[in-house]
Amino acid sequence: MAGRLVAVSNRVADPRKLGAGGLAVALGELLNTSGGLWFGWNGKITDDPSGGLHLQRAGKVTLATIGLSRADHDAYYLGYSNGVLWPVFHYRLDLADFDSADVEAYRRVNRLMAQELLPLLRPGDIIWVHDYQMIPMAAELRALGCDHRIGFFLHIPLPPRTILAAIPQHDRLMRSLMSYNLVGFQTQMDADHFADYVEAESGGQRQDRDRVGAYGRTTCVRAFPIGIDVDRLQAMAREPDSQGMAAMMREQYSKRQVLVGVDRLDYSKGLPQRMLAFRRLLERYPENRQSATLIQVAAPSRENVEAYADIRSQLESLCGALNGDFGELDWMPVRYMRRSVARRRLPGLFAASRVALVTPLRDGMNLVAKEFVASQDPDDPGVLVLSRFAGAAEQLTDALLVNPYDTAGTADVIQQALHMPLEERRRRHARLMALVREFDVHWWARAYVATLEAAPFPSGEPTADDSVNNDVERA
Ligand code: GDG
Repeated sequence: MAGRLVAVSNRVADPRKLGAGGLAVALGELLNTSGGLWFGWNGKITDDPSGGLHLQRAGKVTLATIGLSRADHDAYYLGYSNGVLWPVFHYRLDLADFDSADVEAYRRVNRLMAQELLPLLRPGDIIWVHDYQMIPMAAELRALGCDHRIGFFLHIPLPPRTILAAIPQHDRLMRSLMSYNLVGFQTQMDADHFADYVEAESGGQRQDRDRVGAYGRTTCVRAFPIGIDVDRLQAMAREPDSQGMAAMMREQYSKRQVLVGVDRLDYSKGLPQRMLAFRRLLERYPENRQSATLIQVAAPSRENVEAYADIRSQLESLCGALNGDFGELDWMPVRYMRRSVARRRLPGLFAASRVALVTPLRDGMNLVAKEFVASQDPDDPGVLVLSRFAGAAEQLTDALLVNPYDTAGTADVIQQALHMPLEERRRRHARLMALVREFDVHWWARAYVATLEAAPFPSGEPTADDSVNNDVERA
C-alpha cells in the first residue's frame, strides 16, 4: 500500500484486544502495516462534543475518536441509523420510523465527523468508510475539498429500488454514494440493486458490470463477501476454554442431538420463525422428541429501540410454549439464553453441535454461518442449515438452504440435517470449508483495498451539491 489506510466507522475497536472481532483484526493488520488511522465515535455521550477529539496509539495504529451529544446520538444513531436505515435495508418498511429531525441529525453528525477527520489526513492516504451510519461521509469530505481516494463498504444488505424509494430523501442518500471511488457490497445481488437504483431513479447507467454513472460521475461497484479469521478461530478452538466448553457439552448432551443458534437478538435474524420451524419438526417427526435440543444464544442488542423489545417478548413466548408443550422431566427442547457467550468459548459450542440453524429473514453476510463451518471436525462435521436470504447463501451453496418463512419446509430440512449420513456431511463440509478458508477476512480486506487503490476518481469535480448540507436542497 502506497499511503496510509484510514478506516472510518461508527465504532472503533482496539485491534490488539482479545475480544476483537474478525473485522477489527483484519483492518488492524492493514492499519498496522501502513501506520494507519482508525476514526469514529468513542461510544460515549458527552456534554461538549466540539473539540473532543481523542487520539490514542494502539501499536502502530492511531485510534482517533470523538464523543456525541445525547441529542445527536439519539437522533443519528438510534433514530436514523437504527430506526430507519437498518429496518429498510433489511426490507422491513413496517418497522421504519421516519422523522425529519433524525435525518438532519444523521447529516449533521456525518458533517461533524468529516470536519474532525479532515485535519488528520495526509496526502496519499486512502480512506475506507464502513457501513450504513456513514453513507454521506465522502460527500461531506469532498464538500470540504478532500480529494483523497475514498471507498465505502456496506455490511448490511441493499434492498431493491422500490423499497429504497420509500425512504424520504432517498435520492440524496443514494446520490452521496456516488462521491466514493469504490462502493463495496456483501453480494452481487446487493451490487445489482445499487446499479438498478441508479438506472431507474437517478437517470444514470450501468457502464459495465463494475461501474455505474450518474450525475456526471462514475464510480466502481463490486461485491466483496466478508469472511472470518479462520486461523484465529481455529487457534481459539484448541485453547482450554473452547475445549472445555466442547467437552462439557458432549457430556451433558451425550444422549441428545444438539442444534445451535447464536445471534444478536435482532428482528432480522428470524428467531421466532426458527422456533416455529423447530416446533413443527417436533410435531411432524416425533422421533426427535427426547433427543433434539436447540441451544439458542440471543445476545442483547439495541434494547432502547422499540422494535427490539417486541422481538424479545415474541421470542420468549414461543420458547416458553415449546418447552411447556413438549418438555419432559429429563428433556427440554429449547435452551434459550438472552445473553452473550464469551468469544473464546464459541468454537467449542459450535464443535459440539450437530446442526447450526442460521436462518435470518435477511442478512448482509452472517459470520456465524462461517464460524460454525470453521469450528467443525472434518471427520465428523455438523450440518449448516442456512437461510437463502443471508448474504452467505450466495457463497455457501453446499449448506442446506432454507426459506425461513416456510415453516414446514424448514422443518423438513432440519430433519434432513439431523439425519444426514456421515459421507454426505463430510463432502458438504469439505466444500464449505474450502470456501470459508479461501475467502477469509484477510482476503476480503486486501481485495477491497487493492481495488480501491486501483479505482479511478469519480469523474467530475466535487461541487457544493456533494454536501448533504446543501441549503438549497434542504429547502
Ligand atoms: C453485521 C451484518 C455481517 C454473536 N453472538 C455472540 C457473539 N456473536 C458474534 C458472532 C459473529 C458476530 O458476533 C455476529 O456477526 P454476524 O455477521 O452474524 O451479524 P451482525 O452482528 O448482524 O453483523 C452481517 C456482519 O456485520 C459483518 O459484515 O455479516 O450480515 O448484519 O462473529 O460470533 N460473540 C460472542 N458472544 C455472543 O453471544 N462473543
